[in-house]
Amino acid sequence: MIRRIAATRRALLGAAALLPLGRTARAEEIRIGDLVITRAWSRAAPQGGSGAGYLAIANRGAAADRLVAAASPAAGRVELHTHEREGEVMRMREVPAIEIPPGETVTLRPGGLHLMLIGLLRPLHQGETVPVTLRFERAGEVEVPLAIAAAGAREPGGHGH
Ligand SMILES: [Cu+2]
Repeated sequence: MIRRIAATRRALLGAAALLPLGRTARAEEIRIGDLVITRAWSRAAPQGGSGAGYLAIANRGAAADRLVAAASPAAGRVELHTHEREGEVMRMREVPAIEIPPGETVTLRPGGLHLMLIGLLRPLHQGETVPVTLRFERAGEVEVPLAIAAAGAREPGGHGH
C-alpha cells in the first residue's frame, strides 16, 4: 500500500515537473490516509548549503498523527525544526516530531515550524521541485514535491527580498 502510493507520487511528480511552477504549486494536493498536504514549497539555495521545506498538513481524521521523520535525495539529512525566541533573537531548534491534531491544519512556514534540508547535494533552483519523503506515525510514508520559490521568499511562488 505504502509502496503503491510512493510509486503513484513518483509518477505524478514526473508529470508535475513539466507544468509551469505556479500552476503546479496551486494544484498540488497530496493525500495519505486521513492527511491532506498542500502548499508544499521550498526556496532557492546553493549546493552544500541548507534548504528549508514548508507545507500545510490537514488532519481530516479522528485520531492524532505525528510527523516523525523526513528525508530527501537532495540533502544529506532532513531535520524537523521550530523557531523559538532566545532573548532578542529567534533561533532554530530541532524537534523530535510535529503533532498533527485531529481536525486541525498544521502549517510549516518561514519563522515557524519547518523542514531543514541539511547538506544540499545539489542546488535548489527556483521554478523546479525537490522531493521530500515524510514519515507519519499513523499515515505512513509519502513523497511530496516541494516547489522551489526565490531565495528569501516568504510564501510559495513568492519573490525574493
Ligand atoms: Cu531550520
